Amino acid sequence: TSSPRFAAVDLGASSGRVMVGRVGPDSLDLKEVHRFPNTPVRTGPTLHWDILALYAGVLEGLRAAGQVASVGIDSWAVDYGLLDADGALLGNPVHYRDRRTEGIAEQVWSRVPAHELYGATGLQYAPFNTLFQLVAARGTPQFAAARHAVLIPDLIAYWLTGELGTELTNASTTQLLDPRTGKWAHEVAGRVGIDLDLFPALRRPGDPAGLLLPHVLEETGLRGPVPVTAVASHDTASAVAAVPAAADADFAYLCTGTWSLAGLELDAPVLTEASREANFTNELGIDGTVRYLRNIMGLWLLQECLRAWRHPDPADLLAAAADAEPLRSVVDAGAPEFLAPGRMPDRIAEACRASGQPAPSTPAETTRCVLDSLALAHRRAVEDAQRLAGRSVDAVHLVGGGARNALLCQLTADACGLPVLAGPAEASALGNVLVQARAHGLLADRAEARALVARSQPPTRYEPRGGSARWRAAEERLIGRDRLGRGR
Ligand code: LRH
Repeated sequence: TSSPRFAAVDLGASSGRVMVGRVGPDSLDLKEVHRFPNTPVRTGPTLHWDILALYAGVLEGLRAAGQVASVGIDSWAVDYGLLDADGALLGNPVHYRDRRTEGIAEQVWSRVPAHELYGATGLQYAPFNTLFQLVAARGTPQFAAARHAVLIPDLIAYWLTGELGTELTNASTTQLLDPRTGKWAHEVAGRVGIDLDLFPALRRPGDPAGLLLPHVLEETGLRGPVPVTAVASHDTASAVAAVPAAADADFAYLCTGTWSLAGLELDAPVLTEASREANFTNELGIDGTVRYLRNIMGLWLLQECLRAWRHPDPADLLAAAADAEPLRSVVDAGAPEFLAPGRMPDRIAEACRASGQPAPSTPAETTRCVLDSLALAHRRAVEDAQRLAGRSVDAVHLVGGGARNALLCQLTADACGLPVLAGPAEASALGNVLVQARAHGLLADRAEARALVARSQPPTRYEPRGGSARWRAAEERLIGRDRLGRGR
């Protein structure tokens, strides 16, 4: 057929994939043409991304994709590579789960108090925010040689096209951008001694980002010219762009995968002190929208348990977890103590004991504890977001890999007391394709893009089964009645 084909490169924390999306007047389909593992590598104390292996996977994927009208790239946020004056990569990009930023936030806050930093950048505290990473890296010989700091998707685009840029939605995760204006936060950067000229010029989703270089065409077997189009290069921004909500719907979204990103799409950031205390972030989406959300550890907790148990069949485990005692014990799935890899089942058991709850002892019990805890964190985030932004929602769209996990979807509906509309699971890649299609004149606006997703990939509906008092009780057990009362 003649519907144009777009290649979406979507790099996730545990795997990368290249998908081909075809967009017709009334159709949207997506096919995975290549998937490759993303395996972080530790050398000495430092956890790195194996960025050349990822780039090799991208090339192989483009070869498998065949002739396309354009290529778009999205990945996880905050991380970057440093380039020297000749454009050569200085070292492997450091993984956001690396510990080098421990204690750095305190140094930064002594120069720019946390509430001022929030007022200027709208970003929640997370130890891995790019700002903290750059401050931690400063003073190293590598940093002294650096002329450019290039975010991960922009780095892949640079290798493909030779052109540098900083895509806006991902720039909004650096803690160096003002979410009110979409411009760099020069004042804050100056006070902490970060040179914003390190970042190449900003570009917006839909902007052209160069053409595949001749040697790239040769390696991938593609016929030039093949443009790269800037998409919402932050994977979460791409996923939100593909939420199949109607234009007038009042919805919350949950982007579930390694992380759960839970929140609302707003027209303007919420920069209040209450919002900062609740650790909500104001990241940017397409069309000047704000992604007002909280980071929750997500299925990372389960992925790390599976790794510790040497990869039992996840389907068996989920079936056993569905039969396990509900809400027996819960942990705070938003807690940074779960950020680093390793020993996850033990750490979960320890957290249960520390809060006076029975420690799960079998894989089924631990899995149930993780899923109950995630659903509870989803409930808290959806409630807090509505209260802090002064909005109310009547449904929760759950997109990303977690949409395939029926137990997680049902528990989230129960915990939130709201219908959950689950899917698409490949929301990031779809959002990537939709922004390219729009840049190529195939879609008028965001509403039309979302309507196309809703028609072509209708979500699965999970109704809440009641029992809201039990979730409320679990929440009190975890956070304490006092703190809970104060926040409300
Ligand atoms: C999810 C994600 C999330 C970020 C995290 C570092 O992949 O992009 O939105 O906070 O990675």
